Amino acid sequence: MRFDVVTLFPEMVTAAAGCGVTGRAIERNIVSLSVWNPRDYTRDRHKTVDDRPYGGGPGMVMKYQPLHEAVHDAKQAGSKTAKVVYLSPQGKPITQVLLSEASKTSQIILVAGRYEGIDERFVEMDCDEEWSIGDYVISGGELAALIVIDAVTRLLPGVLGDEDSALQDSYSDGLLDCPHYTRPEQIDGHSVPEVLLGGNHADIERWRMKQALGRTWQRRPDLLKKKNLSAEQENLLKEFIVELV
Ligand code: 9D3
Repeated sequence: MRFDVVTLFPEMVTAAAGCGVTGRAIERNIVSLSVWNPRDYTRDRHKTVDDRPYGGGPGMVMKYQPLHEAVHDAKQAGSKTAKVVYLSPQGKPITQVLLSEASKTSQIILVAGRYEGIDERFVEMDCDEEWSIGDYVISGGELAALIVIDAVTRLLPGVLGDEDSALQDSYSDGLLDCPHYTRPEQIDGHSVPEVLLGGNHADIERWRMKQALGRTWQRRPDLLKKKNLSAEQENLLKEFIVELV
């Protein structure tokens, strides 16, 4: 899979993506990452990538032509059929389902904006989709692009080891994770739950599922409403709630 990021801060994207799981996937040629700087596609002596908004008002708007030519070169380097995604606060909120669909395409060109936004005609003519990472304000699209790259990369075959595979993520599909513990057994009188020390794997699995259900019920009831619980899960959640009192 190929990622191309159109950005005024290419080193921000390559540095962050070069770390950890994504960095290893790049080294192992499971994914490639290329960055394209709109500033390299300017033709004036000041390398102007932005201009004042028609209609007036605060802030600047990214110009069409440097973005258009950067995307053109990214397609040229890959495929004409690449999916072009503009990251913006006005976009469709990304979800695991949306990213899982995206992981089936062979090339995604991610366009990261800066300033107040980009010329709307670039969105109309050059972009296939517009995505948001959620209802909060960040300073530009680079961190959003990195989130997409990270979340999509970990879904690709061979990227994660058996230990924390994407399958493990989907096992607890739509639920929050259970608590985790490691040595020492006591920290300032806070002990590890007895069941985890016992070695009864069926009991441990039941305890973990109960905790996952209970925490989801407490913290993210919206997630629980979307799920169809098995009879076993319904019972575990009831036990969790009873044990609270
Ligand atoms: C004054 C209105 N603001 C829009 C909500 C201005 C504005 C804020 C932040 C314009 C651009 C930005 C930069 N944000 C992104 O590029 C961005 C983003 C975000 O801020 N929130 C959630 N998802 C994303 S994806 C890209």
